[in-house]
Amino acid sequence: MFKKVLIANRGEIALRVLRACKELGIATVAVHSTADNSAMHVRLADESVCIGPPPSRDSYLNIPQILAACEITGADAVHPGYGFLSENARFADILDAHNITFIGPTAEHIRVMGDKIEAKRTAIRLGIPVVPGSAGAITEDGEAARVAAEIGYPVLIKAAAGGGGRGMKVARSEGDLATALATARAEAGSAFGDDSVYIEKYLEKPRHIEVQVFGDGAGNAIHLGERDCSLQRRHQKVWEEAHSPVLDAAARDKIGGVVANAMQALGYRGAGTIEFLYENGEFYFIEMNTRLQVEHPVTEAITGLDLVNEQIRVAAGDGLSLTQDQVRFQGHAIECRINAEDPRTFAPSPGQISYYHAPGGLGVRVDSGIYQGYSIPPFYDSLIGKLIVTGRTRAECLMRLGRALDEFVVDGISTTLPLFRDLVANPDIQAGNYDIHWLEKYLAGSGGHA
Ligand code: MV4
Repeated sequence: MFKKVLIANRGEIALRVLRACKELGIATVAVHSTADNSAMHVRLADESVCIGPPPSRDSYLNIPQILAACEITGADAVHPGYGFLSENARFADILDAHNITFIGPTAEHIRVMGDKIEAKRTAIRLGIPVVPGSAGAITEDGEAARVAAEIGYPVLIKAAAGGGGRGMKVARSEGDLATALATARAEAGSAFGDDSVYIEKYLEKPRHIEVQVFGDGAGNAIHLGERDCSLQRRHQKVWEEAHSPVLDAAARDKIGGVVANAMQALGYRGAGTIEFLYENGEFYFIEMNTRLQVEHPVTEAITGLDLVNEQIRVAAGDGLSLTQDQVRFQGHAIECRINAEDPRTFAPSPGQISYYHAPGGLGVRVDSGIYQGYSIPPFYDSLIGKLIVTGRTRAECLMRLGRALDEFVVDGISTTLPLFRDLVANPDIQAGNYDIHWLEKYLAGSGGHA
C-alpha cells in the first residue's frame, strides 16, 4: 500500500480523497494555489505545498510544480480527483516515468476514451450498444449526406475531441447538413484545435444514464449499477440519482453485465463511467469517463462501498474488495450540487460565508470544504458542496431531501439551494418524469423559485 498520497485537486473532492486516505492509514499531501491558503483540504492534510498563483493553468494544472511537490514530500502516488489533470494522459505518463503511481487508469485507456471517435469504435468492438452513425470521422460532405440518409434525420454532428456538448450541431433535413457540418467543424477547430467530426442519429428526448464500472487491471471488472443524470443545465449536472427511476433490476443487470464484460475484455483498471443516452427502453453509448465522478456518492449510498478506497486499492495492486456477486444494492439516493451561484441567473456568487449550518440526521451526507467565515475564491468552478440523501425508497428519499434542504443554511453568498427546494416539490420530479431537456425548459418557463 502507498505511504503518502499527493492530492492534485481542491475543494470538496480533495477532502473526499483525504478522508479515504486517512481511513487507510496513508499520509496526505495537499497542493494548493495562493487563493486556497485557507481551504479545508489544506488544513486537514498532513503536509501542504503551495504550487502557484490562482489561475488553474499556473497551479492545479501545472505539471512541473506538482511533480516537484511529489519529490519534496516523497509522495509515492497521486490522486487527481475529477477535472484538472484527472483525464490527462500525458500527466499519467509523466508520473509513470518518475515511478509515482497515478491513481487512475493507464495513460493508454485515458487517451483512447478521450477521442470520442476512438472511444465509440472501442465500444462497438467490445459489444456495447452505440448510437447509429458514421463508422469514423467524416472526411467529405457527400459521406455525411449518405450516412444521414441511411440513419434518417434528424442527425447530430459531433466533434471527435468534444465532450461537454461543444461543437455539436443538429441537422433536421439534408438542407441543413452543409451548414451544420461547417459550423461544427469551425467550432471544434477553434475550441479543441482538432476539427474532426462524426455523425449520429439525433435522439430527441433521451435520459442520461451512466453505469459505474471498476476494473483491477488484471482482467477482473465489476459494475455498480447506474446513475440517472438527466437533470442538467448547459451540460452541467445539477441533480443525480441512483437508481434511475426508469430502470428495473433486469434492465440494470443486463446493461451492467454488458459494460462489466467489456471492461474485463479491455483490461481496464480503476474507476470508470460509461455514459449512455436512454430512449424507448434502449441504451446508446455516447462517451466513457476515465475518472471518479462528482456524483459518485449516490453509488456509494446504494452499495455501501467507498469508491475512493477501491481506486486506491486497485492502484496499489491489491485488487477490488469484492466480486460482482457480492455487490448488493439497497435503497435510493439523490445528490444535489450546491453551487455558489444565483439560483435564477446562475451567475457565479463568490464571497464570504457569513453563516453556515449543514443538515444532518439519518440518511444525510454533506460533502463540502466550506465553513463559516470561509471566502469562496472567484477563480474556480462554483461547486461548493454536495448534499446526498438516502432512503429505503425513492419516495422516502425525496421526503428526507426536502427536510434536509430546509435545514441547510448558507448565508453571505447566493447558492442553488432554493432551486432544489422547488425541484423536490415538483410533480414531474416526484414522478421521476424528466429527460435531458426538462430542467432547461422548466427554468425558461417558471423560474418560480426565490
Ligand atoms: C447526443 C444527444 C442526442 N443524440 N447524441 C451532449 C454532450 C455530449 N456528452 C453528448 N450530448 C448529447 N449527445 C445524440 N446522438 C444529446 C446530447 C445532449 C445531452 C446529453 C447528455 C446530457 C445532457 C445533454 C444535453 C443536451 C444534449
